[in-house]
Amino acid sequence: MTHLPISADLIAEQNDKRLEAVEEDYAALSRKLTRNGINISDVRQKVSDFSVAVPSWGTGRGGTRFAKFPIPGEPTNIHEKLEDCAVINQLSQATPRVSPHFPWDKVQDYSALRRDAEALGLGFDAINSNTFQDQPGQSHSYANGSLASTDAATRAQAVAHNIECIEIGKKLGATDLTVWVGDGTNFPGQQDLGRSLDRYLDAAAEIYAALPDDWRMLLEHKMFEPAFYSSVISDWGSSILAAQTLGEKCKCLIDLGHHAPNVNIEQIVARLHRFDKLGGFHFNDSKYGDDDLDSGSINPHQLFLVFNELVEAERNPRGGFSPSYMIDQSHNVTDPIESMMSSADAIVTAYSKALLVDRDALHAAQETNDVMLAFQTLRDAYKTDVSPLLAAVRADKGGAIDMIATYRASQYRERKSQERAAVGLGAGIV
Ligand code: LRH
Ligand code: MN
Ligand code: MN
Repeated sequence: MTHLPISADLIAEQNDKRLEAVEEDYAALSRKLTRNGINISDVRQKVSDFSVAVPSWGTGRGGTRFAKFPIPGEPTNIHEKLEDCAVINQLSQATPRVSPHFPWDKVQDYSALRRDAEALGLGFDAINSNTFQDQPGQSHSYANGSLASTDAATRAQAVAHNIECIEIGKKLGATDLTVWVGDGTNFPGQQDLGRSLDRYLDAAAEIYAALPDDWRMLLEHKMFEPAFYSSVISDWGSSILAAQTLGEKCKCLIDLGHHAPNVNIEQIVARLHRFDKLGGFHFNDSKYGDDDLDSGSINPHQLFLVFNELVEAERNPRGGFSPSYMIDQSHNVTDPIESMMSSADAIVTAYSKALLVDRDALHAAQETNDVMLAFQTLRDAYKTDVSPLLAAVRADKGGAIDMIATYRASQYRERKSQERAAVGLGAGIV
């Protein structure tokens, strides 16, 4: 039996105040779309079916290497994190899965955790492994790398951790393993750039060999940080070459903050899809680097263009199309629940707008090289206010028309601040 954290009566009461306005705006949007030959019910169904996973680690206040400012009522363990994820899903109706990170998430009994999640209306998404930090009591340090380490015993330890993550994932009902490594160098000459990739590929092949038939291994590239001169899997080129070397079940994952400045990420989406290697996304936004800012807070147009390629890819599936979508953000100055709901909204907004693109008109303009018409076709969709559609979908599914206002009215965080232990201050000035 599901047991959701926010009272359904409160959501209904909050929605009642806003329903009339949503219906008016929805009717106007429906008329506008009908004039453009779009049936709003078709779009509504797709929007209703769309979902994005939330990261277990994003439910706590993040921080920087300078400081972390916790808030009262933050989750202190995986069970409390799940409860917060259930709030995000209950109000947004768009985030029914949680992506865990091991060993950050400490679990005694995986079957019990799975039951807990089910009772909260949640499932599990990709398992994230962690060989970018040392853990207390660990035999071999990752100071000089993990899967690409020059030390065979360290590589073996990193492989064993990833295989353990697959075993955990089986118990939780997951089918994807996301592998991001911090391996790389800070100095020219520190490591041989070719041999370090060889070592990575050999170790990754051992993980790949342990994947069940219905699992995928998602390689997440990142240009820099923690390594500042070279990273072993630095870009989508290294990522797709590694994925092609490893095999069919290995795909590439795009984290929006992991690229060189000004890289055309939507083109990377199209390229990876062309070669059946598009495995998934970590959504966030970026001003300077891997900032992990809220999705759509800096560049919502880029998010729209990414979804434009995704909708195009879905309609032209080539080898298949089933990317795994996840939010990967650090919430340093906001309540993480509010940030995650607002980000889910930005992501679904970008997806909905991409669904509104008149694809026939776009393709015709592209074929005839009518540059302005092609651009305006995208622009028309981007300019459409889809918020009444999203609000209607949420209300239909039991979610909140105004997620933030309803969350605040529920006083969830205030209640948790009474119930939960205080979180420590964390990282200080370095
Ligand atoms: C690396 C990364 C990767 C990690 C997460 C915590 O920057 O994006 O996805 O697992 O952050
Ligand atoms: Mn990421
Ligand atoms: Mn990152």
